[in-house]
Amino acid sequence: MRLLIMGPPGAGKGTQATAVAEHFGVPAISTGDIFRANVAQGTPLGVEAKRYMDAGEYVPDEVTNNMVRNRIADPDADAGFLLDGYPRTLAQVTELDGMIEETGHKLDAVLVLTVDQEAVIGRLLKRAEIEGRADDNEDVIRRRLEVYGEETEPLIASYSERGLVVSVDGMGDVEEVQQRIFAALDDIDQS
Ligand code: B4P
Repeated sequence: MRLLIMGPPGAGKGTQATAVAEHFGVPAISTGDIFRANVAQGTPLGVEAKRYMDAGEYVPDEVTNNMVRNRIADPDADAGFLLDGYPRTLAQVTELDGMIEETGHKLDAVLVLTVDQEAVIGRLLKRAEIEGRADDNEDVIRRRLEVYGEETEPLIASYSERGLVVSVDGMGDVEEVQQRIFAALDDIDQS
């Protein structure tokens, strides 16, 4: 399976990605996690990414595309992958299409988590108390939601035209959302 998980910040992408990837026996690849690991290690990539992430802006496409290209070339992604947080721009969609085409495979589905905006702000503020992520303060969260609406939301219509979108209600507790996701994706896996 080659899957994407999409939704606004706080929709539960990272939360659900691990379980979904495990269910299908593929790695969950989160661009946000890779950036944060680089920031923590102080690599040149991390130093560059941090400037953007702390402001709620997207890291430039060129940087992100190269990072994903390298990661999905790793042997554990041969049998498939679940991409969490990528693509986020139309230019990234084009790049990803090229990367997948080169391997002779195709994208199977784009899982979209739908959520209520005020509820996700609440989730992220709660995470700020627990994890202290630099981009989880109210001003930056609102900017991230704005950037998502401008740059990423239009991707859903584009994937929808290609018949790839599987929309799942992301409200409710984590377990409940997970069961909805499995039910929706298992239908696809069997078709
Ligand atoms: P991400 O790490 O992808 O951040 P995110 O959108 O907030 O999602 P995340 O996966 O962390 O949170 P989730 O919704 O699971 O990106 C961070 C930054 O990296 C971006 O702003 C950007 O700067 C950069 N970046 C990443 N990818 C990029 C790309 N492709 N191009 C350019 N830049 C890129 O969960 C949020 C919280 O909600 C958690 O605390 C969780 O516990 C809670 N939660 C989840 N489900 C819940 C539920 N059902 N009920 C209650 N709480 C729930």
